[in-house]
Amino acid sequence: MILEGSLDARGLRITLVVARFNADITERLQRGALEALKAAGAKDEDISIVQVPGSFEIPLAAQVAASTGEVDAVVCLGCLIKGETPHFDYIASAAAHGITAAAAATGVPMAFGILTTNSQEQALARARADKTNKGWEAATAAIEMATMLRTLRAREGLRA
Ligand code: RBF
Repeated sequence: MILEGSLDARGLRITLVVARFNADITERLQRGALEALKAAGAKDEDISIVQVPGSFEIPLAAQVAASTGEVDAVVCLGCLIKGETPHFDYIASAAAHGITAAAAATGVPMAFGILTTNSQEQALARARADKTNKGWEAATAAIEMATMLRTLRAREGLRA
């Protein structure tokens, strides 16, 4: 038997956690994510946007948002552009591990929409106004996971 989610976001409550660092890019990711959610039938009143200073802050905000029990999925959006600093690797690693841990701790799916690129140009190429936008992709993954988990949990509930 194959169990999978759908791309129907009707009735889903979704929180976007968006880093302000590199805002010119993250605003585009946010726009892409919102368009994907609307196209999939999510209602405005079911979508929340939480802003944080940088990608490093995303995991905690995602975990607290998910802990309310009133969120079906979280979409994490940020942009790290590699510079002369090792911070790039530290922050990217902390964000990835932190989001993984937050999803595991809460049971709420969290989509990873944090760009890690060598240049601004590469970041812009991943934040275009079409379906290749990584915010759009992350929102779509969040919808698929939320709907899949709903089915999986209902099935497990029947077994228990
Ligand atoms: N946050 C990002 O989201 N993207 C970045 O490219 C980024 N670069 C940073 C580089 C340095 C040297 C530092 C100290 C912080 C950077 N941050 C970046 C911010 C970080 O995610 C966080 O907001 C701050 O470190 C405050 O905790």
